[in-house]
Formats: sequence, C-alpha cells, structure tokens
Amino acid sequence: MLALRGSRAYAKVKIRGTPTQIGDGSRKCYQLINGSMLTKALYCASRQASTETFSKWINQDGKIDHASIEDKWKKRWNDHRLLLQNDERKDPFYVLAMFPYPSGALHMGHVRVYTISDVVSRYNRMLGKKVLHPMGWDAFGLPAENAAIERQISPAVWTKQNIASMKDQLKSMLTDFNWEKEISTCDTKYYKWTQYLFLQLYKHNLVYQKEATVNWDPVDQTVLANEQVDSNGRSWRSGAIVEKRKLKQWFVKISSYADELLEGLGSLKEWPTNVLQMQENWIGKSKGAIFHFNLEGHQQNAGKRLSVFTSRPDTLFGVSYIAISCDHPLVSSEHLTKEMLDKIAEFSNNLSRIPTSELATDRRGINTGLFATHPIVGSMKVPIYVAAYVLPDYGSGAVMGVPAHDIRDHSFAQANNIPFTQVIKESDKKEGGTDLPFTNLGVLKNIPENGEFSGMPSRDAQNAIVEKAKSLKTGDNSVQYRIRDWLISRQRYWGAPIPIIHCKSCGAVPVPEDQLPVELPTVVEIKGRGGSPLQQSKDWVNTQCPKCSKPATRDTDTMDTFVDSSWYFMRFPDANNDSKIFDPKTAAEMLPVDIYIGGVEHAILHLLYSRFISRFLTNTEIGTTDKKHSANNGEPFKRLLTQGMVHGKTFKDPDTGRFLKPDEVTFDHSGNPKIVATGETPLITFEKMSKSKYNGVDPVKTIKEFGADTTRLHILYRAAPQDVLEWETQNIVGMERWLSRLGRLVDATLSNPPKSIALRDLLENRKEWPEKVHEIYCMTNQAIQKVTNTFADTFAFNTAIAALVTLTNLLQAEAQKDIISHPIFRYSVGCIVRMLSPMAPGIGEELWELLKTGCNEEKYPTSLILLSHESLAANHSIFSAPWPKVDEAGLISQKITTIIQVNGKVRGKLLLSANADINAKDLHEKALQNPSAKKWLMDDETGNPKLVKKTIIVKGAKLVNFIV
Ligand code: ANZ
Ligand code: ZN
Repeated sequence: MLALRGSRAYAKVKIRGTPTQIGDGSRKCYQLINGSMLTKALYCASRQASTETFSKWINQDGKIDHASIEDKWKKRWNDHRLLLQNDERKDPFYVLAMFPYPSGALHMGHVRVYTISDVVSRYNRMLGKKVLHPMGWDAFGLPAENAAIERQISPAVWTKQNIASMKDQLKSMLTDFNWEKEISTCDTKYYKWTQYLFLQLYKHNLVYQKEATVNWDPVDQTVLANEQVDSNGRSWRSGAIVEKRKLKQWFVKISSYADELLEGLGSLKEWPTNVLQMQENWIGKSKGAIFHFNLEGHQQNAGKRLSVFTSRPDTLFGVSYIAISCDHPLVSSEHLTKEMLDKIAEFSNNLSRIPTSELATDRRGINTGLFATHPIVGSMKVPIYVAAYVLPDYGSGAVMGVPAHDIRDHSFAQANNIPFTQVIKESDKKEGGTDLPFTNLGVLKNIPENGEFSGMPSRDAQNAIVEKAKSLKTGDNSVQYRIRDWLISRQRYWGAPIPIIHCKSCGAVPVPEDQLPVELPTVVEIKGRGGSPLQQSKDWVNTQCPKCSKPATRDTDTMDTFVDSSWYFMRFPDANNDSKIFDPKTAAEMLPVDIYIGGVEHAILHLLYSRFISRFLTNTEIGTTDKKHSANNGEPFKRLLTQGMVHGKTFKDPDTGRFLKPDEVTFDHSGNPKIVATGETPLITFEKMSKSKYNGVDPVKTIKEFGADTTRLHILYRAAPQDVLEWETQNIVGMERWLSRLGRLVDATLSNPPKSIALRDLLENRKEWPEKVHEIYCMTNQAIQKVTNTFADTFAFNTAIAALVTLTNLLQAEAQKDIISHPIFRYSVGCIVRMLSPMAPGIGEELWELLKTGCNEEKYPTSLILLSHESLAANHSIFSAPWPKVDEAGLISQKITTIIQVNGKVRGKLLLSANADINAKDLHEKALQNPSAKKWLMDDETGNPKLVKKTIIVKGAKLVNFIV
C-alpha cells in the first residue's frame, strides 16, 4: 500500500465505473481505479512545477538529457513502488519473456526481447489489469563451471556477480519487472522444488534409469556435453578424440505424453505456425505396421524373429533386404562369427565419428550373411545388412528395404548391388515405365510377387496386407513416435543434484521430501577432469539409506538445465512460497501465461519440456482446483511471440572476404565507409552479431549515449518483432528527433492553454469545431485504433510508432493560435503521450507530468487531456492513467481529400464533405473554384473554362482527372 503522506488536505471522492464526468476542480478528486488506491504524493510534487517545460531537457545541439529524465523517473517508480500497486486488481495478465542465462552482460537480443515484453506489460497495466511481468535467472549450467576451471572462482560467486550486473543493466533499460518475484534456478530455495518435481515424476513412474551413450574424453577422464566436442570429434579442452561410452543415465518418460502433446498443439491458435510445425515434427507420430521376419540361415536360429516398422505396408512384396543398426540385438555372438562382429564393431566406431545428421544419407553397409523369411511369402528369403542409415532407437531399429519405392533404400541397394523389383505403379492405366524410386502411393502391379493383392490401390492393400499378416501372426498395425525420452542427467557440478540415494540392498531410493533440498557441496575442486566433481566429494557422497539406514551413496549426477526452466513460469506467481512448489490457487489464477516472448531457438525443446511439465503438474498439483488452467488443457503458454535476431552491420574486405575491425574502416564526410589501408569500399552486410565478425553493438553503451527511451523506440521501430532487425546505430537519431519535436509540441500546448470548457459540451457541439480540429480528432482516433490493435494483438510496434509520428507531424503543422488552444488539440497531444509511454516510459512520464500539471491550473481541467467519456483521475503516474479509447463517431473523417488532376497531372486538392453525393458536374465546378487547379482548367485566351472531354472519378471521389 502506498503512503498518503502530505495528501491529507484533499478530500477523497470515490468514483466507480465509466463514463464519469468530472467538471472543474478536478484536483480535488480521487478515484479508485480497478480497486487500486491512487495517491497524491507525486501529483503534489509536480504541481509546483507548473512553469516547467520539456525544452529545459534539450541542450543546445538538440540532444535530450535522457540520463536525468530517466534517473528522475527510476527514482520515483522505485520510491513509490508505482508499478506494484496492482495487487488488488482483478483482471490478471501474465506476460513473460524467456529468462536469461546470467552471462554477465546484456546483448542486443536481450534488449530486444525485454523491450517487447515491457511494452506489453506497461500497456496492460494502463488497461487496469493485474499484470505479472517477472524476471529471473536460468543460472545453472556449464559456463559457470568453465569459469571455475579457468579462473578458480566458485560457480556460485561468479553467477551471483553476473546476476547483480545484469540486473542493473535490465533496470537501465527502464523495465518494469516485478523484482519482488525474482527467482534464480541455482538458489536452494528454487532447486529444492526442482528436486521435488523430480520426485513427483519418479512417483508417477515417469523417470527411470537406462544405459545411454555419452561423449567420453579419454585424457581428462570426463563426460563431455555435445557442445564441448568440436566438429572434428575432439575434446574442446584436451584435444583428444572423443569416445562413445555407455553410462547409466536418468531419463524422463516424455514419450508417454507424446499423443497428448501432439493433440494439444491443436488448441494453440495463437502460436506461430512454424513453431507448431516444428513441435509436430519433433514428436513425429507415424502410423504404419510392424512385420516380423523369421530369421534363417543358421540352423540354430530357426524360430527367431526380426521385427521391422514400416509406414508403407503396401510395399511388403518389394522387400529385397533387411537393414539393422550396429547395436541391434542380432549383432551378437549367438548369430555372428567373431570376424563379422569385429568388422561391425569397427564400422560402428567409424560411424560414431560422423554427425547423426549425416548418417541418414550414408550408403555404407555390411552384409551379415544372415537371411530372413518374408512374413507372408514363406519361400521368399532376403539378406540382412548392417547399415549406417538405420537409427538404433526408432521403430525397432530395423528397416525392410524396398529400393523401388524409397529413396534411401534405393541408394543403399545401388551402392551394395542388391537387386530389386518394382511392385507399385502410378495408376491402373500406366504399367511400369516410372522413374525409380517411385515413392508415391499408387496401385499394386499385376505381378506374381503381389499375389492376391495385385491391382489393389495402395490404401486398400495396406489394410488387406496387415490383416493377412495378423492372421498369420506375423504382423500388426503400429504407431511410432520419433520423440525420445528426455535424458536429464549430467555428470556436472553446477546443477541441481538428482535426489536419489543408491543403497546396496534397497537399490535406488528417492530422498524423502522433508530432506530436500539436497544441497550442492561447496567444498569441491572443479578441475574438469577425473570424473564428475560430486563423485570426488566423499563427505557429500557417503550417506545413509533412507530406507534401511545402512551406508549408502548419493547419486552424483545433476539435472539438465532444461529441467530448471521447464517449470519456472509456474513458480513466478508464487515465487516466495517456502512450503510448497507453489500454491495451486495462486498459480492457477495467473496461468496460463498470456503471452510468452522469446527466441525461436527454443521452438522445440524448451517449449516441449515446459508443455510436458505443465501438463504433468496440472494433473498432479493444480489438478481440480483450477478451472481456468485445466480449461487450457494444462497448456502453459496461450500465445507465443518469437522475436527475430538482431544483426550487426558487418564490413568485409571485398577481395579477401576478411572481416574488418572497426579501426580498419573510416567514413568520409557523407558517411560512406572506406578501408583505411587500401581506400577501397568495403562490402557491407548485416549478420548475426559475433566477436569474430567485429559487428557487435554493446547495448549498455548505446543506452548511455542515446537513452533507454530512444534505444527502445529504435528497436521497436526498425523492424516488426518477428523479423530480423538490422542494427545501425546512426539511424537512432530519427527517434531522438521525434521525441524532441514531441517535447516542443507539449511545450507549445502548455503556453497556449485552452479555455475552460465542459467536455460534454465540447463533444456535443462537435459540428461547430473548425475543420482542422475535425481532422485532428479523426486522425487521433485512427491512431488510437491502430496503436491499440498493435499492443493488444499484432505487436507490429513499427507501424504503431509510424502512426504516432504522423499524428505528431499533423499537430505540428496545425499548431496555429486558434487550433492549438482548442481542447481537442491538447487531448490529441495527451493521446500521443499516453500511447508513447509503454514504449518510452521515461519521456512518457515526463511529458505526462508536464501536461497534467499545466492542466491542473484553475483555468482548465485535467479532463482536457483525457477523453471525456473516460473516467478522470489525478494519477501520479502515466501508467495508472487510462488508455485512450476510440470514439467511433470520431473515426469517420468529416472531409475527404480529393486530388484534382488535369490530363493526368496533379494540379490541386479539394476538401469535400464526406457524405455528400458528388457528381462530375459538381466536381468540375468545385475544381474551377480551386485557385491552383483553376489555371489549368481555364483557357488563357478566351478566359472561359476549357472543354472537358472526359472526367474520370476514382472510387470514393479520392481523385478526379479532367481530360481537357
Ligand atoms: C519400408 C518402406 C517402403 C518405407 C517405402 C518407406 C517407404 P516415418 O514415416 O518417418 O515413420 N524406418 C523404420 N525404422 C527405421 C529406423 N530405425 N531407421 C531408419 N529408418 C527407419 O518413417 C518410417 C519409415 O522409415 C519406414 O517405412 C522405414 O522404411 C523407415 F516405400 O519401410 B519404410
Ligand atoms: Zn537401503
């Protein structure tokens, strides 16, 4: 609650609902807007400043003193906790930007995403909503550990320092984050609940252990993350060739939610379609059949089965080989000779060095010498190969090779000289003659191989063939998913320890919930070699079994940081809860997140894990208490906005393509770049900012130089949020100039105060307004409509800014004596300021204070800067001022502008009444009265009008062309 100090002298008037008309003397009025008490504290301070102008902030060379304005408002927001006053508001709105990894320095990408979320947040605060715009830190992960290795600084200290400096930087951007809800995933208060989440998953049989392959550095004796293995397959630190090793790992069974996660995508109407597509592909549901081939060749193998998954059962009679992966169960001494096994092992070793993405097109294979019997035609035998392109963990890790109808099978058969037959043709009419492989559905060819299924269309044949196999017990329908279970264990120090204790007699025992958190030991030496750091911390490892109390050891793995971030958005609404992961009601009130903003690089994993955990916790924690959240199916993010990258201006040597450092390029007086050494013009491109390209721009420096308001506006103006933003620092002056012009316009309105007018009369008598005022009012309403639509729906802030600049230009052009002192002029200026403020909050507040103070003179009411049919409030902050509303009646321009052309050339303009019926004759008469058009329509010699041969009127009389 805000202090009411110094404001007791004023009477409080409680006014509910809109519209509310308040006459003069508004300074005595108080109001409850959406239940939140507004104070006079700042208002009183500002009243004394009624002779202030904005120009005092503009120095001689036209630059605005941003630093002082920003300091003033940061202080006021802080002192009066202005943005937190929405606790009692009803209508919740949750805007979330993906929380950053605390690397220590903000980059332009951060500034972009947090500017966008801040605008959405501030706009919704102005709508009177209970806004949650939280911030936190995705603070576990490798970089802290690397810093520890390189600089002997503890990961906790390093991370804490980084958080402190990044927090300052975020504040310098004028963001309105709810810092009282700040969380950090490396804080025990947070990871206690990450561990709790693990235990809940464990309880619901959604975590398990299994052997999995990891990258092993044989020199440092440690497991490496994928990003620590370079493109040559070497360790980033030791340089050793990385080996694959099998290690027992923890997995989360996300695959059991595959169908639910896929179906849920259908309800996400406000997500970008490309993200939905990526999620769908990742889950990769595939319908088809499983066929069982009998193993032959070696006597003792009779009766063994080899299963394959196929999406094309109709091609079953075109099978010419079976391909299995290197680690298929068939690859064992039971079936193969030692020589063969060695050969396959070597092959497998070679394959482990090439990226998985390249395996799909690899044509290499080994003929095992084994054969398999066809599931329907018992006499048909096909060879079994080990092949590079078979994924060990998809389907059954085995493929029925149909070279005539599948691209990969086709190239494999060609590379390995395997004969094959075409069994599907395009249509009934066409017999053969198609280019192979023919991969479409078609009709089964009339050949003996296809037997009773000959002539059937593919679809029918698929069903019939599966039915046949079912009856023979050699096959069945099957659905496969590409999505794999989520490997969450890391052999790292800086993460949440997995809350499991291993006991010789009881096995893996979960740590009892009341013993959480399992804290990271602080005394460990992080060397990056010799196994996981936790393993070496013997005091920590050795413990008691919670079940039998015998000596036991702690699990020494920590959790993947994706686990930390899979539930943080559910913690924010109740971030300080010590007794629960979150209070179900509190969480349910705010969830789902109304809009989630972040980079498209998180389109798959982070969003999928979050959707999964949200569904899981909705089922278990929020459960039935929550109507709103379950109505959203447990989907955590209602709307998703993926912001584009910020690209930096990059200079390259045109001859060598080498990236040029800033000091290798100079600029001539007109700003054209030259290479210092050669005098040549460099190549200019815009590329992803990176150190190696010398094209990075430091946001902190930019904010210092141009101010946060201007920087924010520039970011929003240069590109729509989803698009790439090509950063050019010099262009920032465009927004700077606009702000100065707007400031001067405010000053001008302050020195030309309107007379006191009852607002109701003002709108009722709109017919009597001068024409210019109509135009201003109409453009203002159009701008409100456009900007509101942007903030609520399209987020195309660039077009919103363009509309505000255009309106500023109009007002500047019409700022003559009688117009500028018209109440509507001031109203219009006030609208610009209000609509500007979510984007440029510092300047917005400053201009609003000036307008408001000026208006609180006895002579004219504050209401003149608001729209009369909105409630009036003597607010202290523009962010408690109401958002301007569109006046539908004001949207329609009273006048339309008609361009006059004579023989196709523009010769003048007419302002016509919009609703009048205008015909060609009238237009001609009017045009003759128009001084500039007149001389082109009159005959100089006769002094009579020229003969009009033809009049072309463009629809709506926007243009008339007289052919004379
Ligand atoms: C025979 C066939 C004939 C296939 C044909 C396709 C076309 P989707 O649709 O992505 O699910 N396949 C099965 N298991 C595999 C594995 N472990 N590694 C690599 N490929 C595998 O893909 C299913 C198809 O991928 C299956 O259908 C199988 O090839 C292959 F004209 O079987 B098909
Ligand atoms: Zn035990």
